[in-house]
Amino acid sequence: MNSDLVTLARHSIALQKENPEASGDFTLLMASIQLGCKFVASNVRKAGLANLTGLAGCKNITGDDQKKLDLIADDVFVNSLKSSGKVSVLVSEEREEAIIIEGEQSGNYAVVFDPLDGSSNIDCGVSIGTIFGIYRSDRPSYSNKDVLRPGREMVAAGYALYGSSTQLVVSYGKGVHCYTLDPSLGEFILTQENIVIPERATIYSVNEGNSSLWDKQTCAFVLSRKSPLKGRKPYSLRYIGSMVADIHRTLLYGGVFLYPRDSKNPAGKLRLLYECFPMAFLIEAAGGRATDGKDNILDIIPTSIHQRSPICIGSRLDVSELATLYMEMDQI
Ligand code: P6P
Repeated sequence: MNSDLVTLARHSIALQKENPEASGDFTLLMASIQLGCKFVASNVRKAGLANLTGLAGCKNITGDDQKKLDLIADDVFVNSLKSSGKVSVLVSEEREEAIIIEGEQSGNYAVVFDPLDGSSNIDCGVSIGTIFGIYRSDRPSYSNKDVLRPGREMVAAGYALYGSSTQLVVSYGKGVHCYTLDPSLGEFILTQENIVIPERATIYSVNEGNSSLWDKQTCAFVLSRKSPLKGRKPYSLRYIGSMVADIHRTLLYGGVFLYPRDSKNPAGKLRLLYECFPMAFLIEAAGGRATDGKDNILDIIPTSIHQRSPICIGSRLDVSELATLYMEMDQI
């Protein structure tokens, strides 16, 4: 029986010990994110019973049908983050405009998040998740400028995976750590510290249904995974269609996840600020790599809060081979 329970708060405070400026604000901010994750976890578990599955009858700004849990999750995270008193700007996938918090209730952090990613999978019980990224703003401008910054400027990022258990995977800049929710305690307990992604693995993860729409580089890269050069094993395809679940498997087992640009989505489908940046922040902290084909994802400077980006992310050697292909084939 483990009697030395390392909670997320205890672990993140211990990691900040080397930081003389640590004021406890970040720990309080993380507590508000944890509250949102616990609430969503509880509702995802009983979605079928509490008539929470199914459409909410409205669409979000990107035209996706909003599910009831989407709306609930978004409200819970917004209220929890606002009441933390540590946030000046909030960006949610479910809201067209950023939420600006000034005055007494404001703080020095800006949080971007997708409250319930993969929600189209709610009705069939596939794992879904929450994704978040955190910027620090010592002199907030109380505008989108506080978040239209390269992902590399984030101070922390993570995701919650609502699966057989609820896991919160976080990086505070160095190392990637996994905390598992103990529902009987209502606490996230450290279960894996300093996760490192394998530098290569024979798994590729992409929606092959779009292959007729891909550019030549993506076609060549995916072909090189399925019919590799002599002496290398063909890769296996694993695609869940829920980014958090696909990235979690990639982090633990290695391999490469792609959502490339195509003729249907010329800028890619996934959102740069609150999907690609947080995942790239985590995977790079675990020793992996993330690119849009040309640039490292974390070096891109966003121009709008809901902009999309192509992404190839995962094991360093696999992702570097895609980047090389883009470089070589662009010169043809
Ligand atoms: P497709 C879920 O809707 C999502 O936003 C991500 O979680 C997932 O990776 C992607 O879209 C799946 O998209 O076009 O393959 O269904």
